[in-house]
Amino acid sequence: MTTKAFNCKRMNEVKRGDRIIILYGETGTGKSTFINAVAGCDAAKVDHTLKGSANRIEVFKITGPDLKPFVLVEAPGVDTSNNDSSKLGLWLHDQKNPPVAGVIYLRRITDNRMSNAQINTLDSLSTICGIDAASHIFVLTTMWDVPATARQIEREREFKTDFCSIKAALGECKLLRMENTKKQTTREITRAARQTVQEVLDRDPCRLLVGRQMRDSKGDYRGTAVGKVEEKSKGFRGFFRGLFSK
Ligand SMILES: Nc1nc2c(ncn2[C@@H]2O[C@H](COP(=O)(O)OP(=O)(O)OP(=O)(O)O)[C@@H](O)[C@H]2O)c(=O)[nH]1
Ligand SMILES: [Mg+2]
Repeated sequence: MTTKAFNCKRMNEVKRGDRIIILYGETGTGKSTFINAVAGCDAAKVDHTLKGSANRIEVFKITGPDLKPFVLVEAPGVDTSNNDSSKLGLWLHDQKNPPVAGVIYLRRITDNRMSNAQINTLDSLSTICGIDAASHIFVLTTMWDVPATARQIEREREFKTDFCSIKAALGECKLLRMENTKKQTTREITRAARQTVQEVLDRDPCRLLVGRQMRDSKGDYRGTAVGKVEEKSKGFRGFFRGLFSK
């Protein structure tokens, strides 16, 4: 892929045959930033506030001079205290469960612990995809620019061995980096982001388990495996939840 600015159009729905990549991860992990790096322009709203961006699905169709169009879908940022992927489940159902090329799970390499909330997010992700789509999960670590240290590299290795391998459905996931160190130019960052996208698009598309289960439960997210997993992990909602709720 070239580094020329792609045409990036926000839309509500996808069409049959669209090549789809879903971006999934906790709020603030850099999903919108990644979309803009791929597009080569400020298409998605990068949120610098503590509250984070709106709790809805954002869909971007990207076209360029010498590539087949593809669609990046930003799932609402998973909120660490309220693990809930229902909007993604409902969107897939509304779109008639289209095949997707891959799901990119974003994780900040600067996070120095694997919290219970993050483990719950991984549980949700693996249950959303199901075993059949496990090989379509990519883990993309972000924030390598602040600053990339030997510890971060060790943490990346640890995540791969300890967390990817113990999750049956994540066993085959591929670990990628959002290459945006301070030494890189914007063009280089864009080129790296597009290589990541290309790697995902190289897979034959497949359908996610949650989409099939949404159809079986007639659109009721609570009837899906991930809906049940998340219901069990709902946490305490106290003073600070009220303070930061969107
Ligand atoms: N230094 C640095 N900051 C980053 C990076 N990626 C994202 N950020 C910052 O992190 C904040 C959140 O980034 P977003 O791209 O809005 O994160 P998001 O995952 O889309 O967040 P939600 O939409 O709330 O789920 C912004 O202030 C970004 O500038 C990165 O790789 N390095
Ligand atoms: Mg965002």
